[in-house]
Amino acid sequence: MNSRSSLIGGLTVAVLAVALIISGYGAAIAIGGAGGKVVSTITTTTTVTNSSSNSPYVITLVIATDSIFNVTAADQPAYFVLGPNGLESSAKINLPAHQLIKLVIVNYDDGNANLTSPADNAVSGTTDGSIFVASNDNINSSQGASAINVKGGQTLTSVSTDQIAHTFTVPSLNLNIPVPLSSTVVAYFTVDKAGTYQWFCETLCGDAAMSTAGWMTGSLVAS
Ligand SMILES: [Cu+2]
Repeated sequence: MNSRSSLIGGLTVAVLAVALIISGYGAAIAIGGAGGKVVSTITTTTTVTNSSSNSPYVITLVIATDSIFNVTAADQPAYFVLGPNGLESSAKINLPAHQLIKLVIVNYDDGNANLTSPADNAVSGTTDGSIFVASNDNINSSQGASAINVKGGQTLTSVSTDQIAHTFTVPSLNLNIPVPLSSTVVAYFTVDKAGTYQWFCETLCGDAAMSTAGWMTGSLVAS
């Protein structure tokens, strides 16, 4: 098990200190020196579990509605992979094959979108055929918790179509995860065969988003 934390703190004084602690390797490095004004502060903590048949491999995807990696269209929703240093492109999502995956989707989009096929409101391909909606009050919801009908703390096998913002769907794995508005979803699944698969969002959430790798589609590489 590897546990990796990074913390970058910025001060306006002439000291910049960066501490990188990789606890899984038992190593700690601290660098101090003169520096200029640091204009941003980034704090991320992720835990990635690998190489153990007993523990799930954890991956977190974030849905946000800003264009970061491809600015050919304005303000359409996109999936991102939460990496050790922040959000990364979802154009290629890497996972281990033959190992239980714990997929966490943090959705900051509070807009309902129609499904390309109504049947895509049903969960498929996950362990036990269900998803867990851990939370439905992510911070930038403009609707507020009282306007959202899918309550947190529920295990669901389907989501009402008027409460779906996006899906994470891999047709060739029969995997379909409907994602409610402004929610955090947890799903478990296993990719039994190594290979490259295409993932899609099956809601009509934007022509550019749906057709652009790294937004609402991309490849999933299981190895
Ligand atoms: Cu979508």
